[in-house]
Amino acid sequence: MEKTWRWFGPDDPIQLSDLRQIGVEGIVTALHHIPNGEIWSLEEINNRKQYIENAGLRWSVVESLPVPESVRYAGADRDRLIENYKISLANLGQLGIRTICYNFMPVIDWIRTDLAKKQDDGTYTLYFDKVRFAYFDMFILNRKGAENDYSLEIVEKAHQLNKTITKKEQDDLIDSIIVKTQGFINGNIHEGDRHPVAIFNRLLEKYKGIDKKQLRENLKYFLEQVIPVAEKYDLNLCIHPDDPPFPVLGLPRIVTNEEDIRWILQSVDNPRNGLTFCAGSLSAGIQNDVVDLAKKFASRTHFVHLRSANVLPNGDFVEASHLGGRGHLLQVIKIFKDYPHLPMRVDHGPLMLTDVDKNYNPGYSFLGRMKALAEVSGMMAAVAEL
Ligand code: DNO
Repeated sequence: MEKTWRWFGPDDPIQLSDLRQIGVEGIVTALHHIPNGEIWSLEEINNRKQYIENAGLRWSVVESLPVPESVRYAGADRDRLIENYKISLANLGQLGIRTICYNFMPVIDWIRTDLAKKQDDGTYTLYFDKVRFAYFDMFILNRKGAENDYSLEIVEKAHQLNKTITKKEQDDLIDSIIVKTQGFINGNIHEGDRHPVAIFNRLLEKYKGIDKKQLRENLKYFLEQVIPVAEKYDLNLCIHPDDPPFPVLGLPRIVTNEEDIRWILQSVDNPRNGLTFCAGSLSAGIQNDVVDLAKKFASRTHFVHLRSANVLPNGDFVEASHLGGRGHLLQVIKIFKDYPHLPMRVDHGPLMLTDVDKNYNPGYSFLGRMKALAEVSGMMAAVAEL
């Protein structure tokens, strides 16, 4: 696998020159300044490509070329937006950037309730607390029928929490779930939006009546149009699993387990239609055996995210060390070792040592990810000897 690193562009506090020093070979990035749905021009792509190459690196993967919301819910302008997407793909292909990651999660990309949960060793990690999430759904969004989506025990605990939660804790929860985790990834909500909950509720409305089957159809409709472009320009498209891999906020999710992945790959059965094998997202679903999934889908995997999670008995999940947890990364690396050009990045790392006051994007610390990359590099070197 090729060792890549997610970098957020020239404003990223981590410089490309730092990355050369720690063994990074390729860059994963996006044109984050271009609003969702607009065309990535040849000029914009080329400028960024040159910037990366001037630092002695290569632009290996686009993460992400965002699929506009209305393509997911099949809004009136979806055909125009898909046309734009196709032009962006063709432009990327013409400039030789061949691996394109995207996701198909309605309204909200990845979700955590706590972005800095202190661990016993003094580091901080990302955490998903089921009760706090239910509280957010039931008492902050006030979503109709939300109570029916959680167990009685969780609902009861959310009611208890409602009696004690402070205004600051409520604001932090909104900030974690829909502002900070979404803001830096071309999400629907941006830092500084004054009414994030109202924006969010308006988006949820768009999915009234869209169930899993319909969302799958909308993905298929999209794939049928973009995969021929991928073929023409020698591109590999790779869908990212849902994080977490279960339905949330009454929204369907369609990349959560083996059956979902198989459905997607068969819906347009073309090698260009592939998977981002995110061991971290998949490991947060108790239904998933990550190593088994890697074995089954390695040949259609175009991009690998190495990360691991632990699911706790109460249903919470916590991001684990790259050497532990349900991701079993050593075994996953063993499976992917036969794909020398497959781009891989270490996904999220803990906040540790001087990371803490640097204001990095959640999950994208420097020292934490550097440690993870060293661990992964060690595992890769050991596995290569087997
Ligand atoms: C978060 C990421 C996701 C991912 C997108 C891919 O850290 O794993 O935001 O980049 O879902 O489209």
